[in-house]
Amino acid sequence: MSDVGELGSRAEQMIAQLAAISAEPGRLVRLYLTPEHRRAADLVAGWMRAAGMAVSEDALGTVRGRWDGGDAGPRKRLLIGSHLDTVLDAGKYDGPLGVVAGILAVDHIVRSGKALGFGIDVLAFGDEEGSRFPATLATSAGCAGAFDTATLRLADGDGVTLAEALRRYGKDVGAIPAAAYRPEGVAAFVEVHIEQGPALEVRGVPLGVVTGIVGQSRLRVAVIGEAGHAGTVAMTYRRDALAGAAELVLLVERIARDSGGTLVGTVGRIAAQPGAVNIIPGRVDFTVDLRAMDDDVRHDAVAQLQAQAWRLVETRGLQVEFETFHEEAAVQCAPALRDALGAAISALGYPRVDLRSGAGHDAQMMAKLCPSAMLFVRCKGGISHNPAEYASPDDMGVAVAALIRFVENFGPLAQ
Ligand code: HGY
Ligand code: MN
Ligand code: MN
Repeated sequence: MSDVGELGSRAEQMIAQLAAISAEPGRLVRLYLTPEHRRAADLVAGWMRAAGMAVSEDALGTVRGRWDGGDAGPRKRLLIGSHLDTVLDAGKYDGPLGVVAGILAVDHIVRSGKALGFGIDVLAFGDEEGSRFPATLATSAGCAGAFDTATLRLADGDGVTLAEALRRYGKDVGAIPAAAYRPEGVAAFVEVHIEQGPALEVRGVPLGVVTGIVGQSRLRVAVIGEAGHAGTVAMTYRRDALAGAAELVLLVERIARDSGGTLVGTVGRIAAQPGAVNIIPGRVDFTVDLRAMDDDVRHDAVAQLQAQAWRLVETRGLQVEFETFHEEAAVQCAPALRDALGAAISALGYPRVDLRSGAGHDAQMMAKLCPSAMLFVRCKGGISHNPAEYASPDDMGVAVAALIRFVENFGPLAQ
């Protein structure tokens, strides 16, 4: 068994090499189908080959490392993976840890010479965050056979559509359907990921078993008023879109705060037009991100937000428009996989801690294809989507060791 220390330091080195691949010198930005994605994909492909895997890349840019289990024969495949893309000004571990863990686990198993009776694919997805195009999980959707072709028409901030970006990346959109795994050929999907929250650190344990992943609604909201002179329009005559939007931002917060901890709501981006110091804003656009483990709670919150917003803006003579541009249902992780991950954690001498995921993950999409599960890794202060994000080499080593044990004992679940 590769020792935890060695696994952890290898993981740290690989994470650092990936973190050096960024579109910007001062912060980590690696967006889907960009030259940085290409460089990261090539680096990962080299690691996969060195670990004894055959490497391919599908029509949506997912890098796939394939190992056939050490002996011949058509068998089910265990899929292990996570994403290479990042948010803006990202941490190093969100995504890459799951790709690196899968590669290190296969590398160990190939070197052990064990025949497992099932194959393993390590998947490096290209677009989980949705940082470039207004859709997330597009590449795992391709693997899961759930890709929505309307996504191809979505454009990035420069007006480049996904279809065009794929063409420039050398892909053939006609081959996207062939990227889908056949459900009967896949036993499970497992993702190793930093927790992105404080629970494991508070509990003093390095690993956690994810019970389920929250459902998400992402909305664009436009508040429309009337631009005017900041000095000459009396307060009573104003239709100030930004003042109205400010009330709606607080409404999002209030709906979430009043949910008794069952819902979180975030306004992550807001822009006022025309955006000059001496002009009353005529239009404001902002985003809303609502999440809950219970899809009814989330849907009710969207309805409540819209109903209350219309009443609020009416008193100000404003209009408001809502557009839901991303919806993902909550998923429960497969109990048998959770127990197998728990057994692997216990075998390493750590207590089993179960927790839910407030973040979305590719595992949420892969659950449409096959039983899916996640292994969470403690991260310092629960900080993520922030360059201060940190997972220790020891915790990463324990995570890879747990994944190796999970894989070595996965045989009965692969039938
Ligand atoms: O937003 C999320 O939960 C994930 O990091 N994309
Ligand atoms: Mn993320
Ligand atoms: Mn992630």
